Amino acid sequence: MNDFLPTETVGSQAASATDHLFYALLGISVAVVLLVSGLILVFSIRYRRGSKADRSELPPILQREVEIGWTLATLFLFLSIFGWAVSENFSFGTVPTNGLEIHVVAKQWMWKLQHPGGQREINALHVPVNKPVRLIMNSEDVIHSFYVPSFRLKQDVVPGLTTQLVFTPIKVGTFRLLCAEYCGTDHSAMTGKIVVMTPEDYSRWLDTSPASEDLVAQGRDIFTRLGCAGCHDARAAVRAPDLKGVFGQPVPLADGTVVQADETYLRDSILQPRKQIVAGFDPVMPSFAGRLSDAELETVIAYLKSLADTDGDTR
Ligand code: HEC
Ligand SMILES: [Cu+2]
Repeated sequence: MNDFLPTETVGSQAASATDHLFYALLGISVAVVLLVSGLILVFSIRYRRGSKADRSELPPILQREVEIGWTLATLFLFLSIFGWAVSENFSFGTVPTNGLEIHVVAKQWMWKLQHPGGQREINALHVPVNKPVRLIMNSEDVIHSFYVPSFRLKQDVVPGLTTQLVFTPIKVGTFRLLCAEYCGTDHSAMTGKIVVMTPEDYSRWLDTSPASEDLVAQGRDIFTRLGCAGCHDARAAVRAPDLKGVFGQPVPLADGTVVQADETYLRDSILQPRKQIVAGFDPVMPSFAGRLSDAELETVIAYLKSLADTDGDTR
């Protein structure tokens, strides 16, 4: 039945949920079309010119009841569809705790992906089946959109913003990946594939893929090379916040507000430190915009996140 939709197969959990919604909407629309066209047909025969049908009006009170009745019925119907769609949408965004985190950098005109162990891929993503995957996505230039029709999932990838996409592949196979946002001359060639493998094949694939250093180690190198440690080290002369455990914690800012230290916050702190100043500190941190590529920035963020992981206590 799913061949009806313009894609190969249902490849993720989100896909079947989306399809149920789609078929329910289709069913309701077909029912309404049949009802309305059936009534038109019946009435045009019954009340054709010259027929002896009863043409007197309903009493006003009954007219009103009919009107209120169909208004409430359709209102209820549409609100329930809305509620259903919203709840599906929220459940797609739920971040799994045991998920596989993949960093995605989009640029004109390719997808660059990196696994937690440092394996890099271009225009292809290998993942194990039945394990939640979380894509952490950034763009190096313009807006792109990560689109996997078989998963019924699409998410814009925006320069200067970290977006994410969560999915659980449920079927072994190869699925098309497309860019769904017009991004320049070779936009149509910005395609790739998602290869969903059995867990055994996936670990074999990981072993045979040339792994550079893992993300965290690369990030630590860059952190040292760019002199971040010179301020952020506990022994440094400059007073700067200790970055241990910062990820995922609420950070009080100088303007009195409190933000959650997520990936976007860390990214902004490095590229635009003046935007959000941590309460109690001087705004002396220089901007690193243009001094590290998006891929390098991702590794630094992975490093900062690992500091939160290893040492669970708050600051
Ligand atoms: C000149 C000293 C200095 C250098 C170099 C420096 N920082 Fe900072 N950094 C600060 C200060 C001071 C703050 C707090 C004030 C603010 O928010 O701008 C800060 C804040 C931050 C925050 C927000 C911390 C929090 O607790 O919310 C992050 C993340 C951060 N820096 C990362 C980095 C990284 C990564 C580098 C290297 C690429 C770096 N910093 C280089 C001084 C520095
Ligand atoms: Cu694109």
